[in-house]
Amino acid sequence: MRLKIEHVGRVVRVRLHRPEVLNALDTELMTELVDALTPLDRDRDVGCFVITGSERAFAAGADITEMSEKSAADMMTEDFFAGWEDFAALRTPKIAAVAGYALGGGCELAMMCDLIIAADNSKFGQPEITLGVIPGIGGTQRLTRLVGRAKAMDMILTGRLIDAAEADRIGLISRVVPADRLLAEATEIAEQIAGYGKLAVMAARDCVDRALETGLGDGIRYERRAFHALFATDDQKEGMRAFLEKRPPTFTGE
Ligand code: CO8
Repeated sequence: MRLKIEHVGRVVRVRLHRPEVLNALDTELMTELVDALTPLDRDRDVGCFVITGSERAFAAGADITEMSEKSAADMMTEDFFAGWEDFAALRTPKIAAVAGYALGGGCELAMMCDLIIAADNSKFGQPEITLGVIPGIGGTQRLTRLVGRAKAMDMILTGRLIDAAEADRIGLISRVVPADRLLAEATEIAEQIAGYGKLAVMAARDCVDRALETGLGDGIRYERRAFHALFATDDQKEGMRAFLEKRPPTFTGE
């Protein structure tokens, strides 16, 4: 097994576990991850995923050993790494808790998550250019949308690594925390999100991501439809009644 999975209440924590290669992401790991999370994504009792690695590496990229001798025909016919989009498409919120290296596919995996909580020792980069290739799991697209063209070009054309402070400054990550608090802080945030109504949470993250894909008018109409639809849920009634009755809400995911 390349993963360690742990349930903490409504939160599911997934630890990538290939320490001998700094959690290099091979096809087997990708398949295990998608197979494990797909049924949990549909489970009302699961409110948030936390994806983490080791203290030394979140993931040091796609597995170079697996890729190195493949031909272009192999890559095309296998549609190599297309399965990562199944991970990106999971609707339950995903928090990447990153310590150490998040490079290449590791940085791309973090960017597929909804929040990136980074330890103060973390390093992010897209060093594929140093291997004679380019990012291939969405890096040229997601990084550019997240941090803008100037910083994306800098990272992708030079391959330089940036530290947590710079990643925070350019908007790549959500929060920086002390390394020894990483998992605790990420889990607390996950528990907070998992405590809200799952239908509203799924709608919220879907609408935010829609902003990366559509024009403003379409995005606003999309958001309004999602907002209107939430008035069919018990959680909307409960949330608003609880506010008016000055008590904490109890969300059921209905
Ligand atoms: N793949 C396979 N093995 C790796 C990888 C990797 N990405 N990264 C590290 N390892 C292995 C090393 O080979 C080494 O193995 P061994 O002990 O057998 O020699 C072990 O992990 C430990 O690594 P190091 O000895 O290198 O550790 P250091 O602390 O000296 O260095 C670094 C750490 C800086 C992270 C270094 O390992 C490194 O530069 N790694 C590669 C980073 C990289 O280039 N990542 C990008 C990979 S390519 C990618 O992600 C593109 C995706 C495109 C997919 C396209 C699909 C269509």
